[in-house]
Amino acid sequence: MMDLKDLTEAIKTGNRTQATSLTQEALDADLTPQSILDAMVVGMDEIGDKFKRNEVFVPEMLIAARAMNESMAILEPSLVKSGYKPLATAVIGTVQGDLHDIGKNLVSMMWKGSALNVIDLGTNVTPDKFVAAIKEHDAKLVGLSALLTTTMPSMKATVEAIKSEELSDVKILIGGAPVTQSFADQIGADGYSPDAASAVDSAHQLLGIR
Ligand code: B1M
Repeated sequence: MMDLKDLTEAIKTGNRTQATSLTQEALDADLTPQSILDAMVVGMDEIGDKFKRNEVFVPEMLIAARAMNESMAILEPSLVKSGYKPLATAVIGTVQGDLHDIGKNLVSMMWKGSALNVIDLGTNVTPDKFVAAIKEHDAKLVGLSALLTTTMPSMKATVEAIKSEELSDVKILIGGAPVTQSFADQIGADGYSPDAASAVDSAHQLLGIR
């Protein structure tokens, strides 16, 4: 019987050739899509923990996330057929006026790797667009990213727009280099994460899962 530990390791080390072929091999061996996904998620958890301990850095996280995403593309049809439902839907974007997306993409990929359905709105996203996407996708979590001090007010405006629509069951998580926990408290966001790995923990905590 195939050992899924090799798949976990391939995801963790960002070896996408091996990760995708092991995913296919596991499907061909009739392993359940859920068990294959679980093995991948462990790989992402492990690289995330290393990142938090400063044992690896952004490039290692990016290649692991890329291996995860490519393997997910192979697994997804079988997962859907098996009746798998993501833990929740999250909307993410970089706020209006801000074009930086590397950190946001990392959070988006890590969220996908932790069994969330992620709707990525891209950069320069207006408050109205966030609100519309939350409603359209019935999202339970929204992630706002900002890299410029000058776009922090857009984050505040987005939080206000979401709150004014009384979308009370959606949690708001913010992050980005100039952002802090005290800014999150000030604008009424539900959480702040300093990096992509913690953004996974925060998301799960806010959603009350895991
Ligand atoms: Co710009 N830029 N930039 N830039 N840029 C910074 C941010 C800056 C600090 C550079 C500097 O002056 N030292 C500075 C901001 C100063 C400030 O506001 N205090 C700056 C500036 C001024 C500008 C322009 C205004 C420059 C100009 O045109 N005069 C301009 C603005 C354009 C705009 O947005 N409207 C601009 C443009 C650009 C590029 C387009 C050239 C490019 C962006 C390319 C892209 O993103 N596709 C760029 C880049 C690359 C940078 C730097 C060099 C790197 C940013 C980055 O990607 N870091 C940056 C300087 C620096 O940081 N050394 C700089 C890596 C990334 C992984 O980290 O995004 O912080 P980061 O994400 C982290 C965490 O913050 C967190 O997780 C990630 C890691 O795990 N995180 C979240 C992020 N989002 C999160 C969301 C969460 C949770 C965690 O929950 C939802």
